Amino acid sequence: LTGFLIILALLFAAAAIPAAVAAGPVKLSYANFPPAPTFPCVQMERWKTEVEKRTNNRVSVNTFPGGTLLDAKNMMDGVISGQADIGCLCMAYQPGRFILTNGTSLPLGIPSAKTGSLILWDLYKKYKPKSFDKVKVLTMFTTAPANIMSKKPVRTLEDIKGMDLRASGGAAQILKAWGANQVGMPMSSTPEALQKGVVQGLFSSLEVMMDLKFAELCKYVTMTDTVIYPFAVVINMDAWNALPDDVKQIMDDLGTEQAQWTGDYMDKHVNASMQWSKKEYQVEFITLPGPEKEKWDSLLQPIIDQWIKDAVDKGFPGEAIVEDIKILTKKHSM
Ligand code: 3IO
Repeated sequence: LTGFLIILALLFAAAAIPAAVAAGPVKLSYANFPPAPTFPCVQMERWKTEVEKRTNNRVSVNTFPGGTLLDAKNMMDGVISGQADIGCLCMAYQPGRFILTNGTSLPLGIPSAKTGSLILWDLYKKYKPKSFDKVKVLTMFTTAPANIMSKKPVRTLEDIKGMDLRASGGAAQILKAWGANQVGMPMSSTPEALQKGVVQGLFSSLEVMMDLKFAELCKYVTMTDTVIYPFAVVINMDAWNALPDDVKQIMDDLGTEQAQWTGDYMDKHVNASMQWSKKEYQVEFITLPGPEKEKWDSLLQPIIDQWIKDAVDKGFPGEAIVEDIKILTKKHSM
């Protein structure tokens, strides 16, 4: 009997080893909508590198930039249904779906991407909005404040009146308040729209002047530093549940770090892009004089009031969320 048991044990061992080897690393696909050189994809590659390193390659992440697996509008639903395991989405493209987190895209004076990213991540963790119930959120981050990039100079409210400018979400509301003809589309559609003349410019963070070569077409930038765009990185619930506990822990530990890293990268990259645009394409950076800037700013308070009203109508504590964002801005600006 002992001999039989030993043989049985050996058989099991022999069967178990190849099975473990054949299983190899856990493979995860990661979808992103804009082209590879842009910041959402740069942070994706950084996350992949860190996860593979910290799990000793027990996890392998296969990245798909440029909308090759999921495009901007399908990102959330594509991850929920498992077309991709992980996806990076811009919440501003669906303001009605991500109401709470889009509170960060109100004109509340968030000063940088690093501050914005930490505010957004804290806000998410405090409220855990239902819009993310069907996925696990890995991290969140924001752009640097948006400015106007245009083919013709914008120096006054008269100049922007009726100009076809592209933006999404909270930023789009701001363009409307300033009198522009706001055109909504994701960043991934913007190069073609600028090229074809469908729009005369855009309202977003300035690193795209370099990363998407918008400086070639937009020779003017009007500094408004008004509002950020919020992003989320989410993983399919079944894919998450199938991960070993220690891998889950590694990914959880990366959440805040990745938010901060991405904000930091974005802020530095905006500076590099501004220098590059001046040097390579003689882009003019326009600062609005004090009294003019006051006129622009005075048009924005109704947007905050309206958002609070809409949020309350949909069952969110609108006033408290705006208050939280203000408090978190102070906390993370230090
Ligand atoms: C953005 C989105 C994709 C790639 C680079 C980007 N820089 C700023 C944004 C923000 C955004 O989503 C947008 O549409 O302006």
